[in-house]
Amino acid sequence: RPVVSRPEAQTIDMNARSQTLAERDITPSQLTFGFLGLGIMGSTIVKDLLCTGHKVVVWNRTMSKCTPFAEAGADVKGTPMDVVEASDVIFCCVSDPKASKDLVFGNCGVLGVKEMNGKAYVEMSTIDPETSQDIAEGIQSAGGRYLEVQIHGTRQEAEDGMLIILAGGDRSVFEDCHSCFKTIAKNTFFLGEVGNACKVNLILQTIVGVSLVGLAEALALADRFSISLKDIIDIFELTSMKSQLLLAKGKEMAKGDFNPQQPLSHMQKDLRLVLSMAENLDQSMPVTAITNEVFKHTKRLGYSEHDSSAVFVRSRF
Ligand code: NA7
Repeated sequence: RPVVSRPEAQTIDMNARSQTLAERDITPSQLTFGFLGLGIMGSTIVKDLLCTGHKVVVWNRTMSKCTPFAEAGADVKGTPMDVVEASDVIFCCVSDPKASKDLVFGNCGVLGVKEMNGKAYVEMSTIDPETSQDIAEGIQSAGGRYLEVQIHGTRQEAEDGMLIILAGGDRSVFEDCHSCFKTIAKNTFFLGEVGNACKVNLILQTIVGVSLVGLAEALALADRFSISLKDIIDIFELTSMKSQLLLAKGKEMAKGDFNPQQPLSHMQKDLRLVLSMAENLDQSMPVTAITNEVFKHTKRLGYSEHDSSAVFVRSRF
């Protein structure tokens, strides 16, 4: 099993904004933005926000990940509650629904402040509509405003400011975040009430998950025939099936490069959430169910922390 490393920022070069960001005319909001969760996506987004002149306050469970952000000008706090006290708008981008709820309802969590006084809370983690609704109710009953924001895209797309943002909930929060969204996204959609953005995002993730397993199985078959995977990908690139994502993932599979852009455990979590949504509707999704099993098995083989393209490893058995 190849050892993978997380692309953690050691230092943040404030002059090293991507070409896209440098060309974008961004006037940063004067509000203070809190950020909970400096994982792959969170750290990339915070870097973008700092590079475009936003005032940012950060917290991460593993505090050492905050150091490069402190050096780049972010204010670091010791608990999520402290971040809420110091910010006007608080973003959260953590692993899964349980982590999201822990941060809001847990000890020294967001609701530790008791009264949010109109502050805005933006949930960015990929979660299910029910969890988002529970968080919305918690925030609103403490006098806060809530927006669910689902981000679609890879770490590289986040770095380049090329994410797609799907939002649902309080429109005034959506407006408050305008300069942040302009920094990190190429397209931003307001989809109405809380839950809608989660549904749309999970539907998109279904397409991603099923496509990756199809790609992995096809490449594994080529491998059994000893056909060069590079040749297959070169031909694939000329077909109408090509997509940026599948090409990138195909290249990673061919090289055996599974450094996480999107950890496999998150892909499997998304499929689990999709199936649970479908279950509530009695909607049959047999292909997604098998796709979920394939990702679950790959996790059991020890590839949780690797990129979702590591699903190829299982297909080769
Ligand atoms: P990562 O890189 O796996 O990062 C996960 C982040 O979530 C990281 O900051 C973790 O802190 C944090 N985390 C995980 N569990 C907890 C709990 N229980 N409490 C507090 N913080 C926690 O994920 P990505 O950045 O790629 O993705 C984030 C989301 O966007 C996810 O929902 C994806 O599906 C989409 P740590 O550094 O481990 O202390």
